[in-house]
Amino acid sequence: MSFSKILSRGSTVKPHGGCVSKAFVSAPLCRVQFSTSTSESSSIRAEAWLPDKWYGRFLGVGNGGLGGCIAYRDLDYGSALHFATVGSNNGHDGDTGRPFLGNPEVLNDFTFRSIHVEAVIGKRIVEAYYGRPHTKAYYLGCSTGGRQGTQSALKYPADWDGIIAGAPATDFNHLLHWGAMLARYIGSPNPDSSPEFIPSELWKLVAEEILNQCDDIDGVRDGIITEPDACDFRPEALLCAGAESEKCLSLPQVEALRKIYSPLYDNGGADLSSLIASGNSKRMYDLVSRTLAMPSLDAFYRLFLVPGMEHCTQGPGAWAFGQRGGTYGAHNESSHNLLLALVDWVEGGVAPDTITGTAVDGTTRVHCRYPVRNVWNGSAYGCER
Ligand SMILES: [Ca+2]
Repeated sequence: MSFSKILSRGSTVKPHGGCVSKAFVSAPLCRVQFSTSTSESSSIRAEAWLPDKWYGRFLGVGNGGLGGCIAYRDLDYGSALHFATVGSNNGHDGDTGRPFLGNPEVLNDFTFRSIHVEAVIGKRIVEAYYGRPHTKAYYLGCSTGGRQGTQSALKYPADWDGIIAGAPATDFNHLLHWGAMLARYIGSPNPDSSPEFIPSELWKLVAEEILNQCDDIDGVRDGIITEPDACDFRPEALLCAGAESEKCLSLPQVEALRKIYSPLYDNGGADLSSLIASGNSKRMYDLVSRTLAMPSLDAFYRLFLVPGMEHCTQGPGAWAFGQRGGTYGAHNESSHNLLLALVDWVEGGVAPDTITGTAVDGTTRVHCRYPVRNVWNGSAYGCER
């Protein structure tokens, strides 16, 4: 194996797969592109970004949605923090799951195999390039990337010494089923066939009413609902008293909202309410706790809930804590950066009790590990059992 192509700080590179037009390079590094077959009818493509300044750590990064897009932003982030960083295309190119059709091996890459391959081959490349093996291996991913991290922990636990699984799309089939049910409840934008349809401009009204009813449950009216599960939203408050207007909802629209905020039952009447996405991570934590018969999983598994964050990033909350690179406001200290906190945990035995997130306006908030509660003490949020 030989390596020759070295990129300098501030370069851009042309990605493959067509998901982004260019990718930034923040640290001087060697970029290695490789591909390998994973079965007779499937293959993955991947890249290793090997920084000049390397402290011996290996980092694998995941993917998003159904996509086959190498996470270039995360490659840049990891290599800028001096990790030898590897990311793959998840077994297919492009940003849809269309290549799965009729090819179960491509689906296998997506489901469990691509991250394992990137770990195994990535580590070999790292050793060949630096002339010594890595010391510790880390994984970072969100959404589908979170699911991939969870799957790695279950299926290939030797691949990583520490895993960050953000907003993991575990129980994937049921999550998609729930999404499909939402579409069914909401109908189509045709007032004749779907009087229950709620147009996009009315969702702002719905969001305002949810905050109106539930914002102060956590003790402070700040635009953030700390415990969404504690919000027993009553959509009837939005019913039009007289003529319909853009300030109220019709009865069919309220009924549709009521269905969305109600538990989903299967044919046998079993309670599927726990499939609501906001509780999916708590549900998984509790399932692991029951399965292992361990009341606390703190020794190896910590779940941090982030009030006011949308999916993986964004939102009114303090959502930036080193989960991604680029413009995501990563701080280079472990109290504010989940990846560096993971390094402290793996290499120093110091597990994070809290993670401090930073909001768009620069304010910070402490996030607590489940099941520790995040409470308002009259002047600030804190963590309390
Ligand atoms: Ca609040």
